[in-house]
Amino acid sequence: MIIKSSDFLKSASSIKGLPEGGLPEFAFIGRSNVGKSSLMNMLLARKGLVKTSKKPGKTVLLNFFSVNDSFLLVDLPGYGFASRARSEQELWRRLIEEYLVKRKVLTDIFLLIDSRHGIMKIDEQMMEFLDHYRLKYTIVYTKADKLNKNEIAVLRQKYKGCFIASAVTGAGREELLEHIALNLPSEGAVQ
Ligand SMILES: Nc1nc2c(ncn2[C@@H]2O[C@H](COP(=O)(O)OP(=O)(O)O)[C@@H](O)[C@H]2O)c(=O)[nH]1
Ligand SMILES: [Mg+2]
Repeated sequence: MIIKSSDFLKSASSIKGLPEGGLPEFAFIGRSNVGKSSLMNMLLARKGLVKTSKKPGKTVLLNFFSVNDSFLLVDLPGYGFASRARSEQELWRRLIEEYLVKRKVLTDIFLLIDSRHGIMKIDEQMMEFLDHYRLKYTIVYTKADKLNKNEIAVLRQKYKGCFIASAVTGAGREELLEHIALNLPSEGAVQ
């Protein structure tokens, strides 16, 4: 798939604020600092479109980016930041869970895992949640540039159909874009 256009569409802090256009959505979720924003920018070949930072955002926002006028990428706030206030964690949980469970146009969920750390307890909890609601998700290992060939081969064996990506080298970009294209409803498909 060729990215012809990508734009920030809107942020939502509640379910009421979600976009209404009906376009299929692909959500990105993972621990804070897993490389979510960097991966999205790499896929879109837009360096600063999705904001990257080392600190967790103060507000819990879902950020929507429209691509090729045919689908949306959704940057979900990261999980696993112990420094986050309890009330904020609760807000995160309710908003994200409601979005994931109820959003009709949600087509796939990319669950990002830092290649260096592997799947951690908090990632397992997210997988259990997704499995419980029978939500389809796709594992993407990030920061693959930090691993050697053998370590990458080991990861590949762990999850069938997982992707291994690096925002630094661009590894995994073609495969991930192809995966998105294959999952688009046919009327929205781009050549
Ligand atoms: N080496 C390497 N570092 C990365 C990669 N992706 C992100 N990072 C770094 O990891 C940190 C967190 O990245 P960010 O995209 O903001 O993560 P987010 O919190 O999940 O959105 C930043 O310092 C990035 O420069 C990658 O593919 N390789
Ligand atoms: Mg981010």
